Amino acid sequence: MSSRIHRLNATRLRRIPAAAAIAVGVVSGAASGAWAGERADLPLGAGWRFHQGDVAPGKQGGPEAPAFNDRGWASVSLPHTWNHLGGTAQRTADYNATRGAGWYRLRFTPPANYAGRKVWLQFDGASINAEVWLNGVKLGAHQGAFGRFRFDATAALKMGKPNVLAVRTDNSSPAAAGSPTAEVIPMSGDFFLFGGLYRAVSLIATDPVHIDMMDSGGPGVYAHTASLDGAAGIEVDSRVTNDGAKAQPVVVKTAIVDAAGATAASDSQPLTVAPGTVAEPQQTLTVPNPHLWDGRSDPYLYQVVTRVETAQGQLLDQVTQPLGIRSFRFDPDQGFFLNGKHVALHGVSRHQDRPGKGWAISPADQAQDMDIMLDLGINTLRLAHYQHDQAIYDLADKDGVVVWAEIPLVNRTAPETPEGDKGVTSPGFAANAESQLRELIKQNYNHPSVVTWSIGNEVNLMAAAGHGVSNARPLLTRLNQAAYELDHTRPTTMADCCEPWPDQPKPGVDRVAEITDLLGYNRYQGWYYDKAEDLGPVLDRLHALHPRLPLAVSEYGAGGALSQHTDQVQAGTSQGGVVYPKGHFHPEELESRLHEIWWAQLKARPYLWGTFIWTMFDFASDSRTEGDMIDTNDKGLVSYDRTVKKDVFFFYKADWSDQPVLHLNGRRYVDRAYPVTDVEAYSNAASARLSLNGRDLGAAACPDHVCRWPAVHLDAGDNVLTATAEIKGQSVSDSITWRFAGKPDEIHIRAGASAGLISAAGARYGSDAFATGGEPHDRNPAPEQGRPDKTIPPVTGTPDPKLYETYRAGAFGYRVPVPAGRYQVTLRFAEPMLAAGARAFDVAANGHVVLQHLDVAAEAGGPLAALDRTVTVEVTGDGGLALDFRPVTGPALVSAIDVVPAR
Ligand code: GCB
Repeated sequence: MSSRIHRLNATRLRRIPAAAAIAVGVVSGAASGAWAGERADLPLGAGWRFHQGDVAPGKQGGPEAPAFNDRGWASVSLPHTWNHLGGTAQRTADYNATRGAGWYRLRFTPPANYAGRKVWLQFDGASINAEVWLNGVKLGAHQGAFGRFRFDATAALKMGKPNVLAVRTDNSSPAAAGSPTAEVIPMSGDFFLFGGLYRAVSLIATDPVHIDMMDSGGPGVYAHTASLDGAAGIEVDSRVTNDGAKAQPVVVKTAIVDAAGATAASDSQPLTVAPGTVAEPQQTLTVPNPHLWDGRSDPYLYQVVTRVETAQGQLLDQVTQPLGIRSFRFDPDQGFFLNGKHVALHGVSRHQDRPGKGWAISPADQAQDMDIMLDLGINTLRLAHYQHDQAIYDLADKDGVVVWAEIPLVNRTAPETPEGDKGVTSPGFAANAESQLRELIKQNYNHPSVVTWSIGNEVNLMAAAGHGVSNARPLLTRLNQAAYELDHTRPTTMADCCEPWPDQPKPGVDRVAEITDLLGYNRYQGWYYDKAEDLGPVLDRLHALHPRLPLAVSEYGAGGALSQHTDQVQAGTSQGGVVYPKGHFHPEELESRLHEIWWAQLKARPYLWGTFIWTMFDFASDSRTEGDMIDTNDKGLVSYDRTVKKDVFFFYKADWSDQPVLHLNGRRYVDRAYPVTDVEAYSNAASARLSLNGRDLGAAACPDHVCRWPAVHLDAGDNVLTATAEIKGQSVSDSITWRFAGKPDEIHIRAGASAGLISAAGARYGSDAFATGGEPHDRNPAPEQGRPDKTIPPVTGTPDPKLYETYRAGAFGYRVPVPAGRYQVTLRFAEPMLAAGARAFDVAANGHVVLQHLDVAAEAGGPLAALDRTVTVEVTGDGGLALDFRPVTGPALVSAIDVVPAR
């Protein structure tokens, strides 16, 4: 290539110069004039009519018929979805979770310069299935919500006249009898499948001789770094289609253009393309001294510009693709290496929806998501559980974020049958999974950010949960092979949930490890199961089980509700109260605490090639009623509307980002239950200083990015807490305001509970705090789980039965931080299940036994009856009140503790 190609400021199909030296320009639909060989790209975003559901054909036919009257339909613009859910506490007036058909119609007149060209309709995504008619002619159908697809519209298009485009989308649930999506992955999943034309649609014109438009939605030019050894050998495989009537001699000119617009390498290949065929020229270009794409530190991009010209030099078509020259590898013991250097990949998983818009998000939304993730300090991103819009892969290329890309093979590998999942992958199901994989790989092949193709997520989950059997290996093996054939440069991976331990086989659940080159484990120790501290040992065991398999943690996370709070969170230990992962109480503080425990363990395991928090943003899932929202998975570090960064966001930012971070936690827990509490901040300072209402409370060190000031005594009324620190020579500060409306010398503890409560008499109980030993219990977990169970009778003999439903049990103590003085201590009990004589214990206050051989059932007249005992205790010195519960027969227990001054 002789002349220099000017720098293109956008890569993909939409902005392509006609000739090497002209400025970048979008060819608008209104443009007319001579055909100059450039592709024309007319966005079809505005002016659509929409109708939810099917329509009985009238005299003029159905909506696909050009004469159909759609005047009563809604006016919409793309991107669009009719579904609306998630992110709210109640159903809103515009709530819409209906799955089924959605019709779209558009009248448009093609630009004059489309005449005599090939014209293509391109859909960047349509959910889940789409059927497309142009002027009543059916152009085709597509199955799968996430891939780009195109149809040849040339024959049906009318030049110079209005055309009518009709699209029927269908997001029916695959489980519905006879559903058209019965063999379209995913079969199910913890995310809502929004329906409609939720990504861009455009009308593209090319010369009859063009770079292939019908290659599974791919760009038709595929470049990879074949060798990297001082110089880079870039292999470029193109597909040149001749839809004309006669053989066409062409020259395929490929240039690699650097970021400054200079040609770094070029090659020309003459060939003749027979009519009705696709030629596949291969070109190898050498870039001397390549500037590497080096992740976030230096995401340098080249562009591959492929031009198809006539032998006389007239441009027929041109495609520009991104190129990042890099090498990478995965090691089972040492993790990930980019360009020969180890990089500890830490990041998040992201779903693509937002409140109000669902999946129909804008380029600005994509950019905002990436900005928030970069602010957090990610260097890797799992685009779960499907192909996302091209915009986000482009941003990942540009920003140096290493991407895990995946297909929506989720929860199962077989269609629903009337008898449930029989583990039999039907041919149609397998073909659809393979076609979605082909689209993913073809469409994203050129993104340097992508380092691995994932072929599935938790494919044996349903079987592990007892719903049918999983026989995933045959399909996974086939998909793995298909991925190699489509791309031999990237390893495959998948996310596993449910691998049975060799010594604990689970009937019906097959082992899916060691099919793909890499593996991710989705782990929820301390949230759905086990204890948070078990995560590391479990991973070590899996690493030992698969010593040659590079492992990642593809998911870990916990729910965090912005309006729900707890006083003392020591998840994974016996402190704090019970929290139900599927329940209505997801205190924000617990999400933070679990991540602190998890991250310490993940960071200490260099064999992991990557870690991915589940998830970056809350997202819509209509199967969930949890925390403070309906239809929402609240495991995000950031709220569904992207406006609130939960405390835990700053824990990771303090570790991952170069920015100074000092963030006081608990800013949303304003009305405090206890007059004495720990104060915490997340920071990358070595230490920070705290003041309360202007009084200096001293400096605290910030080990592992957590600064803690224990047992801070709050003032009555407002408490302005201000933390200050010096970070890399910069002074930073953060302030929050808490309120304490109780009495400074009274403490009311709700034992065993993670939430506080206000009693019938108006006493404000905090959640379980100040305890050591024992275990929290909830006698009546059902309401918290969202399944009220009326069969559990309330505790009698009290106006506050709920206060007696939770309890701490075992051998345990409380260290209640009250100043010296005389106190009335009321201990509240209810025997949950045992008869009189089955349980007895002593209670000591500051070393003196105050209740001896207490048999709650005997004294209350049976189980489930409230029993209160009040004792007077003298507290001397500043050690507070020590209460010890000592078992005599069976475990000791207590439901609530009130400490008030004896008056
Ligand atoms: C998983 C799934 C993911 C869910 C997540 C959760 O393991 O892969 O789709 O959303 O757990 O939050 O339970």
